Amino acid sequence: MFCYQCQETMGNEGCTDVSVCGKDVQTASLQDLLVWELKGLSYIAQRAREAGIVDEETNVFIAESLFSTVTNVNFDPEWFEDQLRETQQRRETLRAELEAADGELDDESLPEAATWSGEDSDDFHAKATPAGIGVQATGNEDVRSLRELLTYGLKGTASYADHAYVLGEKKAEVFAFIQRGLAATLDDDLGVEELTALVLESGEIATEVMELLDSAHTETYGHPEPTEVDIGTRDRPGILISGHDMKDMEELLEQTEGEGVDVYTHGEMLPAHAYPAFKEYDHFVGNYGNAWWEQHREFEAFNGPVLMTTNCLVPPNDSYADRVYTTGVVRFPDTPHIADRDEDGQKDFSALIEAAKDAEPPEELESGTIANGFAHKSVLDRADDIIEGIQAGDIRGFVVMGGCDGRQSEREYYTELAKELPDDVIILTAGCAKYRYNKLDLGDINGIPRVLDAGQCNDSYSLIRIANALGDALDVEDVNDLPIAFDIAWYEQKAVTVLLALLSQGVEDIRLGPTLPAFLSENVTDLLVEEFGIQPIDTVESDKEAILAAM
Ligand code: FSO
Ligand code: SF4
Repeated sequence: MFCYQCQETMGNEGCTDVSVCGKDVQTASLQDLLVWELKGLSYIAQRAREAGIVDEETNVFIAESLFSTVTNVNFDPEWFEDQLRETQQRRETLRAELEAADGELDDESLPEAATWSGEDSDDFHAKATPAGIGVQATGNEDVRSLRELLTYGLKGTASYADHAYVLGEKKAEVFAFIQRGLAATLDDDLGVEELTALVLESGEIATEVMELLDSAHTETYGHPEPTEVDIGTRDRPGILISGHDMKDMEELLEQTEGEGVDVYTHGEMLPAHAYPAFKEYDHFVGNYGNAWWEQHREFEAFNGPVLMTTNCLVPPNDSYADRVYTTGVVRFPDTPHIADRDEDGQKDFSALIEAAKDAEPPEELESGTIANGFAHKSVLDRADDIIEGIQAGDIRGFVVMGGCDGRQSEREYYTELAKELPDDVIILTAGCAKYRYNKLDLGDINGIPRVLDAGQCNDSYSLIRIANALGDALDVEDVNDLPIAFDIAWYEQKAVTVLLALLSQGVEDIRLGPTLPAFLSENVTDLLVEEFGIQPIDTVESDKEAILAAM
C-alpha cells in the first residue's frame, strides 16, 4: 500500500503499512486497483464518445466509483471486488459497441488498464501493487505529482457530480472531462506541460460542477436563509445525519415526521438547516457536535442511530458500531447499510427509525446556537449594506477560511487566527473547517455577522460568487485587487477540487494549511508558487500581519 492523498498521511509522506484514516492494506490496494481500472474504462469510454457512443450509466458508474475512493467514504473490500468486476464488464460491453461501430481494436495498442481482467481476490491482490498500478508506478516524480493532483481533483469533482445527479442534475461535459482526465493519466506521451494544462482545466470543470450542485440544491430546496441553528438537545430520542446528501436528508425528514424521534445534523450536514424546505419540520431540531474527526466521542454520546450519507466516516468503535448506518457509496464491513432507492421510490429508513425509538435521548454536549445560511443569495441580498460598510471603513476586508477540519493540533492556527483578526474583518467560510471558530463569539459589523458560513465544502462556489459580485459593485476587475485573503484548510480530495476551482478563477496568493500536500513534488510546488503565489501557512501573528497589510 502507498497512499498520500489526504493531509493526514503518515509523516506527511505516505501511508504504507498502516493508515491514519483506518483503511487497511487490503482495502487500500483494492481502491488503487479500482482507480486504475476506472482509468482504463475511461480510456474506452472516451474513444467511444469520439465515435458518438455515450453510455449514461457508465458515466454515473465512473463518478460513483471514483467517489468511493475518497478518504473516509468506503472501507469494504468485498464491495470493491464487486466494483472491480463490474468495471471490467462495463469496459468490455462498451468496447464491443465501439468495435461494432468503428472496427476492431488491437489489444497491443491499448493501455494495460483498458485490457487487464481479474476474477477474484487472488487476482486482484497479485495485481494491486503500488509500483505496478498504484501511485509509485509513475517513475518521474513531477509527472507522478501532476497525475495524482489531477486524479484527486477529479475525485472531488466526481463526488459533486454524483451529489447533483442524485437530485436529477447532470452535465455531459463534466462526465466527459472526468473520463478524459482519468484516461490522460495513462498516457506516457503527456509531460509536465500538458498535465499542468489539464490540472488547470480541471479547476474550470470543478467550478462548473459546484455551480451545478448549487442549482440542484437551491432549485429543489430553496435558497439558504440566515439561520440560527440550535446546538443543544431535546429530551426525545434522535437520529443523527452526516455527510452531504440532501436527498437523503429530505427523505429522512419526511419518514420521521410524527414518529416521536428528532433529527440532528453532524459535520457537513449542518447547512441543511438553512434550506427553506427543511425548516417546516418541527422535529428537525439542531446540530450535534462538530467536524467529522470528533465522531468517536460524539456518536458515542448521541445514543441514537447515525446515518452516514457521504464522507466522512471514521471506523466506528464497537460500543456504537451497530448504531451506524451507511448509505449510497459509503460502506463499512458488518455495518448496516440502507439500500438505494428504486427508480421512483424513496430509500427505506424504517430500520433506522425503529432503532431510534428504542434509544436514549442524546447526551447534551453544549447549548446555544450557531449561525448558518450565508450562501450567495442571502449575502448578496445584503450587498448594499456590505458595500456601504466597506466604503465607510467599517469593513476592512474578508478572509476566506474555508475547507476541511482535521485532527492535527496545528489546526488550532485557524481558531487563533479567527480570534486575532481585528473586529473589522469578516470571515467567509464553507466546509467543515468552520468548526474551528464558528462557536466563538466574534460579533457582527452593522448587523452583518463576522463569520459568514456559506455551507458545505461545495458551497465554496458561493464564496466565488460573492467575490465576483463584490468586484462588480466596487468596480474592481481583478479578484486579487479586492480586500479578500484566502487562507484555506485542506484534508481530503474535495478540498483539492475546491482549491483547483479557486485557481481557475484567477485567485492568487492562497495560503494552504496546515501542511502542503505530500503529493506535490518540489517542482510542482515551485510551479504553484510561481504561477499562483500559493504558500504554506506560517504563524498566526505573521499571517495576520501579512493579510491585513494586503487589505
Ligand atoms: Fe472536506 Fe470537511 Fe465536505 Fe468533510 S470539507 S472534510 S466531513 O467536510 O466533507 O469535504
Ligand atoms: Fe493515509 Fe490519507 Fe490515504 Fe488514509 S486517505 S491511507 S490517511 S493518505
